[in-house]
Amino acid sequence: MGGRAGPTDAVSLPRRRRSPMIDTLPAARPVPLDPMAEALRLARLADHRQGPNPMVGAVVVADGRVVGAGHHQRAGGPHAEERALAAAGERARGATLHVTLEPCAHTGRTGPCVARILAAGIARVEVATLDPNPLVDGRGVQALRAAGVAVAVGAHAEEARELIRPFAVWVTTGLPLVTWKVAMTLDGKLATAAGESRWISGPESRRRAHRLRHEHDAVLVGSGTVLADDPELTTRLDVADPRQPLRVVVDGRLRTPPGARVLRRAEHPTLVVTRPGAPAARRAALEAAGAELVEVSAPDGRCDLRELAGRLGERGCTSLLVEGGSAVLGSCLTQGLVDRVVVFVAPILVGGRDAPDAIGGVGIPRLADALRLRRLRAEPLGDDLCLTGER
Ligand code: AOF
Ligand code: ZN
Repeated sequence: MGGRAGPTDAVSLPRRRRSPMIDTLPAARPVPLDPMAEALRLARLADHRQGPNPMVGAVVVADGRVVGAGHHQRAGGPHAEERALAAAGERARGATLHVTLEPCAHTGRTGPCVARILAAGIARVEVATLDPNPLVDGRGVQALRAAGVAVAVGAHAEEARELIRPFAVWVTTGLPLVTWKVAMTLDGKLATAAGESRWISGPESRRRAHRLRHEHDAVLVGSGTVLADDPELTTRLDVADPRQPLRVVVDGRLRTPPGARVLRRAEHPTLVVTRPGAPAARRAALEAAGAELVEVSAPDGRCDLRELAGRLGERGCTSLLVEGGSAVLGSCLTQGLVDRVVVFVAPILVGGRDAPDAIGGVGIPRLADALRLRRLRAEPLGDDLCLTGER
């Protein structure tokens, strides 16, 4: 177009550019044409470190310019709106607030955002999606409207809902969102008949698998996997300070050796989940090795994984990554514990009656009862395919 810069052409934040309340607004960037997309980008900067709270971003726009922006960084810390409004200061008066989640109207660890929005004199609020927290759930929007603020809900709703999915499941059910991660051969095997499993998937898939650990609050395997692979279950990523999920081993008979790698390098103690009547001496040995023993009921001899999920939810875990092996995946399947599936399929065939299948257990006898996934997607990842689907 050329010519003079119009009022909507530049972000101008002369006085507050260096304010720590502004998260990452570059100085001379054009105003985002889509403030909610910018708010979503900011929300993602939390990078899963704000749990159990949701990722939330907010942008304040006045006279076509971004005058404040922020995201929620840590549970217990200021909400996205508070940061954005603080950055905007007086310029928030009469401005529009774009926020990826409905502002809260309740007092949790921090005060209600609705009160802050009203005090700042915001005239209009754009909300991407409502807060599924039963303490909020529409009350924030209602309170704003009752106070005379114009509110519109729904811009980028699908993206915003996807962003808060673990939080939404956890806050409404008390359970974490459960994702399975499986790396298998093209013929659906987790290992060869001789037990070799390193490595089936390629380096790109393995990097993605570490990214998945970073994104989850807890990661779970069965004791069979511990015995076969001796995994560390830590996140190895080339980002600064990757998140280390809580490590959980399901081990009804307490077969985990006290020297297992999964018990080392503890940021938090590894949970070893067992059933009533597990051998006391093994319990003591695992506790001495630093494990935290958790007992759940086992009506049919197998640990009740739903009960375990409830316990993890109580500890604030909003997302659980189940990494196998086939027995644990089989139990999750029959106990209805799967929300998302990520399958890395390697272009190799090994065959073998005795080679473990991806999912074991008794399985689902009737096709009509099979778990049918939605939104199945395939993405090439190096030589592998990464398949994702949702319940
Ligand atoms: C917002 N903006 O940025 C976030 C919200 O304990 P608190 O005070 O941090 O409150 C946590 C609850 O607030 C959380 O469960 C969710 O309902 C909401 N999160 N709300 O207005 C934010 N992170
Ligand atoms: Zn709030």
